[in-house]
Formats: sequence, structure tokens, C-alpha cells
Amino acid sequence: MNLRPNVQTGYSVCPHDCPSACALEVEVLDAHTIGRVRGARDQTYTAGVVCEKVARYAERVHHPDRLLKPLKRVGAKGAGDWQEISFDDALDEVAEQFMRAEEKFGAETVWPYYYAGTMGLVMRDGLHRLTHAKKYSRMYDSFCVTLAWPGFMAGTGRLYGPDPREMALSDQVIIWGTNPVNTQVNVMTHAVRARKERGAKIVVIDVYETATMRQADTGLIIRPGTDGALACAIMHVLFRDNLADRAYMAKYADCPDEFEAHLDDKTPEWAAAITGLRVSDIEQLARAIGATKRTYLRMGYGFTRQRNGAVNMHAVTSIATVAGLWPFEGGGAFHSNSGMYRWNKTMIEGLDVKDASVRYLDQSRIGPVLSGDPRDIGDGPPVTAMLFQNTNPVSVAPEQDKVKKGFARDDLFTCVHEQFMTETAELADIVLPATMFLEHDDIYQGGGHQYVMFGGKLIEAPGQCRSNHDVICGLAARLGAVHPGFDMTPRELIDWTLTNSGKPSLEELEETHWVDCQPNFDTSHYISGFGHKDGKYRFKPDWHAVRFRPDIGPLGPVDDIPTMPDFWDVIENADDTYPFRLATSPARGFLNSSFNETPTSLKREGRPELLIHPDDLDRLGIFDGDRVAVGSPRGEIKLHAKACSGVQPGVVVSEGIWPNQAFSDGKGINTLTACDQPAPAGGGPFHDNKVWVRGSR
Ligand SMILES: Nc1nc2c(c(=O)[nH]1)N[C@H]1C(S)=C(S)[C@@H](COP(=O)(O)OP(=O)(O)OC[C@H]3O[C@@H](n4cnc5c(=O)[nH]c(N)nc54)[C@H](O)[C@@H]3O)O[C@H]1N2
Ligand SMILES: Nc1nc2c(c(=O)[nH]1)N[C@H]1C(S)=C(S)[C@@H](COP(=O)(O)OP(=O)(O)OC[C@H]3O[C@@H](n4cnc5c(=O)[nH]c(N)nc54)[C@H](O)[C@@H]3O)O[C@H]1N2
Ligand code: SF4
Ligand SMILES: [Mo]
Repeated sequence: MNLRPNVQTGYSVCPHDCPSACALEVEVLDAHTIGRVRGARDQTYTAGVVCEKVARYAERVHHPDRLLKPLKRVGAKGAGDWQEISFDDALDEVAEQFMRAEEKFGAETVWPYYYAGTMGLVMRDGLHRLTHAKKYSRMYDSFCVTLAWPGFMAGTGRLYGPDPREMALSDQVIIWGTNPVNTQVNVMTHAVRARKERGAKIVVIDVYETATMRQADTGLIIRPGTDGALACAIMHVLFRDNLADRAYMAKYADCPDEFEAHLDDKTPEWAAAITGLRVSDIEQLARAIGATKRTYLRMGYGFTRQRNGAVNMHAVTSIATVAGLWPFEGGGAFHSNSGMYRWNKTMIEGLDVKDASVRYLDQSRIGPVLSGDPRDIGDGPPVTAMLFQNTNPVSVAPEQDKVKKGFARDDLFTCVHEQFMTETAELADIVLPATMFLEHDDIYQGGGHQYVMFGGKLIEAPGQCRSNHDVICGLAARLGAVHPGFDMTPRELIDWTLTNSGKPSLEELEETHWVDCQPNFDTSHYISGFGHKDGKYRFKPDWHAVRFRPDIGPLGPVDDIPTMPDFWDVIENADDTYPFRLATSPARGFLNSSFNETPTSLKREGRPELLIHPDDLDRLGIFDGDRVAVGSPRGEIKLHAKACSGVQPGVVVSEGIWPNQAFSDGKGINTLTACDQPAPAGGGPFHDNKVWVRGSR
């Protein structure tokens, strides 16, 4: 989209939970209003491109349903009866309820709960400061990355990789278990550039024919949770056909001979039976990798949202070591650059007042936690008071039946700080209106790229909206929480954090808008060694040592993890009662539960649907468009069937996190998903569900 030359523009950053973290140029029409939004052209990763939903951000900022005033519940929970109150009265009320809860049960009864609705460091992570200063229960942030990151780091010892812009210099880009056309559009910019300029091939591996796969040269539709088998068979062929880079491994890997022997029976035939792929497709992909040093494995989160997800991530990453791809420009394996920024977050998060003896509760297990599950609560106090920022668990958290039951508890007080009346806000006692990113200052980092960026306040907030920082500081003052961070402005916090993390000052960053933090070529490509002490890649990781948070875990059946890459069969396999496997993949128009309020997104997505193979429809006597019931061991929902030949029989896919209310019975997709803390660090196995499907009136 072109910006109009006669309109003032400002620089900003997309704050949403997306690895692309796009640098933005925003038309500022007046002190309260924005116009068009476009990707910043001079930021070399964004390169002028943003997704559709953010190009239309005016729809969200100026949405008629934005929360503008604090509200206090007057009727029953969830009945929708609210009374307007002043912001100060609302904060007084929250503080009083927190103090009362603390008096009764101790500080750990209060559980501040947040996530990445904004990725700004100050507004996302500031809630920790209140948690630590007050010794409230800590939250273990397991929704998203805890299966993926440990899997990558198990092998490499670090969480970063070859410069993502090098995808454009690659001869083969393998987009593995991510759907960037939907979820991080800029991957496509660089992958497609490689195809245009170098004739590179694009390969996509997913459980159904995604929009990304439709743009690929080769698409492999795999059974959910079986990527470890595919990776092993690829590496088997590399060894078998002398395409493995033995010289590279001799220098850079821990146990190549042992690994070769381990892979001996992991044949393409073996993997074909597990993955549902053709032997010839596996052989062909393996040979293409063996013949192409400039192969860039771009690994997403999607294929790790399985109970064996960390093992699968490690297995796929290992391909780059067996084939010796790492040293080459445009080659190697990339998942995230999140580990390279080396922030000092003491001031933002209050790390200096953190007490390691305070319990943590697992974000994904909010349902069981609120049900008082002894596995989570143990001998500790029940959770009776909560504050939510940047997250909408009453849509996005697994085991929704338990989540909703928990929120309905009369002895639970909740304050939700939000931009919209989400399903979580609907069940709150106090709702506070929040600013959007264009209305406050923050800094952001790329996960899928390498920039740190400043997004300054460009317009005034509407109504009484306050930033997360304002709310946290307002509560801290009332609760007697002490930390210098509560007395700083967001700009001061940003400047402190930048300068204490070896980055340019805020003043400099405002001038340049962004700073490139990619480590040098030899470091990014692990030429100067992998992140482990001996500098070697681990085919045989110490899974006990692989943590997401150093003070938490390991979790799950870590001792059962196979010692080397394998198909680890701990997924929720289909059986007679639950004959299908369900993945709950992202919708293009929504971002998690965000944007499910904007008109163009709603129009694009239509209604909740279940993609199912036509043969399965026939077998079940169901027609395209029929209403169907779907059940997992956790619960049952109703939505509409959509015939899809781009999925294996026996596998079903439902795109998007719609509100529960968008489904016929008021039960959304996460009614079906689970939270049983897979090894080694927990996490949401959102795409790993066994289900039955039946016709339904
Ligand atoms: N439009 C849009 N953008 C988003 C989001 C969104 O909801 N909508 N969510 C944002 C967030 S929070 C995140 S973390 C990122 C995540 O973005 P991604 O890394 O892309 O991860 P997912 O969105 O979980 O899933 C990606 C793909 O993995 C596929 N998949 C599921 N199981 C398997 C499997 O076992 N093997 C393989 N090979 N593929 C599998 C899914 O079908 C899906 O197409 O995207 C962000 N961007
Ligand atoms: N079925 C299924 N469920 C999933 C997933 C899946 O693939 N399938 N993906 C999972 C993943 S990866 C993730 S990350 C989670 C994400 O789930 P959520 O954490 O709920 O993610 P978002 O929808 O990105 O953001 C939540 C809310 O943050 C609010 N918000 C944004 N900015 C601010 C701010 O500055 N202040 C305040 N106070 N609020 C703000 C938005 O209005 C939005 O309602 O969902 C998980 N749930
Ligand atoms: S692609 Fe991701 S980071 Fe970029 S504008 Fe869209 S949601 Fe934001
Ligand atoms: Mo996520």
C-alpha cells in the first residue's frame, strides 16, 4: 500500500506476537487518528511488506468497540452488567482485593498473568516487576516457545542462527512446520527473492495444503507429530548415499559414528509408514538437501506443538549438521534469533527483587490451576486474585472447560486490562481499558530477524485508556511495592535497558529507528563453534540440562526422551474411539485471538470450520458444509465441515482461535486441546489431539 506524500508519517513497530516484528511507517492524520500503515522500506528484513491485517490497522485502533472506560461488574460473573467507574477507583478496588486475598492466604494467592499480546519489552514484561516485588505467584510462560526453543538449543547450544535475510541467497529454502503466508509473511519475501534471483526451490512441510504450500515448488503433507521420523530418514539417506559431510561432522559434531549407526534402520520405508509420505518423496528431498549446501531450513513453531515437538525440532536441526549446511552463506537451520539480544531486564522485570523460593504456576495449566489441581497447587494456597495483561486465556488456553469453570468461581477476583471486551474480560470483576502500541512508547526485537527497534507514541490514547506500565505503577503505589522501575517513565526504562545491554541509547535509536544485532557470519553460522563448552553440535543432547527458564524444570517424562533423533511415539495417536488427529492451525485473518473483532478479518475467515478429507466425509456420511460434532478426551465442540483434499485421510485441521461464542454450543477449539506438560520444558501441544468426528444437527 502506498502512503500519501502529503500526509505526515511516523515510524513504529508491529507489536503483535509474530516473529516478523515488522518495522512500520504509519500515516498520522492528526493527534488522534492514523491512516494507512505500510512496512518500512529501509528496514532490510521488513523490506516494505506487512500482512493485510496490519496494513488495515486503522480498523483496530479506531474500532467502535474499543474499551474506553474502566468497568466494574455489578451482576453475576459473565452476565454483562457493568458499571462505569473512575480509573482511580478501579485501581483502589483491585489493590484492596489483592491485599484482602493476601491477608487471607499469603502473597502467592495472587497470580499476575500475562502474555505477548504486545511484544514491547516494557509493556509486555513489566508485570514481572510487580510480581517479584510483591512475591506473588510467578507465571511460567509455556504457551508458545517451550517445545520449540529447547529443541533447537539441545543441538546448537544457542538460540540464533544464520541471518534470516540470507534466505534470499539460498538455493533451497525448506519451510518446515510454519505457514508464513499466514503467520510471518516476511519469510516469503526473502524465500521468493531467492527463487526469482537464483532459481532457488521452495519446499514446504505441513500437515495440510496451506497457502504457503500453494506457493512452493514441493509440498509434503505429513501426519501431525511425525517430523522426527522424516528427519531421521533424510539423514539415513544422507549417510547411506555418501551425501553426509563427514569432514564437517568430525570437527563439529559430538558423535557422528554413533549417530550413523543409530540411523541404520531409520529407512525411508520406515518413515513412510509413520509419516504417510511416499518413499520416493523422502528420497528426493534427502538427495536435494545432499546436493545443495545452500539449503536454508526455516523451522517454525507449528511442528513443535506436539508432545514430541522438542525432539522433532532437534531432529530437523540435526539435518543441517549431517549435511554440513551450516558454514555456507544461505545455508544452515534457523528457528529464532530471540537468544542473541542479551538484554539486561533488571529494571523492567525487577529481577533484583526476585525471590526464587516463590512458586511458579504454569500458564498453560490455568484451567487445572483454577480448579485447584494438586499437581499445580500442591500444599500452596489456592489462586484467588489475578491481574491479566496482553492475553486472552478464555479463548486461547487449553482445556477450556476447566478454564471457564475456574473463572466462574465466586471466590476468584480478576482484573483484566484489555483493548477489547474479550472473553476473558467478559468474566472479570474489573475491566481496565488499555492503550494500543501507537499510543505508548516501547522497544521491540525481531524473533525472525535481527533488529531492535523503537516504536514511539504517535497518537493520543482514546477515552481513559492507560498503558500497562501506568497500571502496574498505579497498583504498585497502592500495594506498597517498591522498586526504582515503578518511578521511571517508559522512556527512562527503555533508555536504561538499552544502555545497560550494550545497545545505543534511546536518543540514538530514535534517530536510526532500528539497530541490526546479527552476530558476525562466523558466529551466526557456528563456524567459531556451537554453543556448548566443547563447541560441538549435539546429536546426543543432555535433555536434563536443556531448560527454557534456568530455574524451572525439567518437566514431563525427560528420562524417556530418546538419546538421539528418532520418532518419539508419545503423541496422542488416533485409536478406535478417537480415529482422527486434529491440528488447530493459525488463521490468516486472526493473530491468535486478536483481530477476531475487525470486520475485514471476520469477513475473510467466515466461520469456524473443520477441514476434512473427502474420503473421510464419505465414510462418515457427512457432506461439505454440514455441521459436525468433534470430541477429544477433553471435551466436545460443534462447527462446520469443509472438504479438503490437501490433508491426509485421518487428519483434520481447524484454522484460527475463534471466540468460544462463535461456535454453535459456545465451546471453542481449545475445549479440545490439552495441557499435560510435554518434556522437557512443558508447552502447548495445540496440534496434537486425537478426536472423533460425527454429523450433528
Ligand atoms: N495470521 C496469524 N499470524 C500469526 C498467528 C496467528 O494465529 N495468525 N500466531 C502468532 C504466534 S503467537 C506464533 S507463535 C506464530 C506461530 O507461527 P508458526 O511458526 O507458523 O506456527 P503455527 O502457527 O503453530 O503452525 C504453523 C503450521 O504448522 C503446521 N503443523 C501443525 N502440526 C504439524 C506437524 O506435526 N508437522 C508439521 N510439519 N507441521 C505441523 C500447522 O498446520 C500450521 O500450518 O505465528 C504468529 N503469527
Ligand atoms: N487452538 C490453539 N490455541 C492456541 C494456539 C494455537 O495454535 N492453537 N497458539 C497458542 C500461542 S502460540 C499463543 S502465543 C497464545 C496467544 O494467545 P494470547 O496471549 O491471548 O494472544 P493475543 O491474541 O496475541 O493477545 C491477547 C490480547 O492482548 C491484548 N493486548 C494487546 N496489546 C496490549 C497492551 O498493550 N496492553 C494490554 N493490557 N493488552 C494488550 C489484545 O487485545 C488481545 O486480546 O495462544 C495459544 N493458543
Ligand atoms: S507480519 Fe506479523 S509483525 Fe508483520 S505486520 Fe503482520 S502481524 Fe505484524
Ligand atoms: Mo505464539
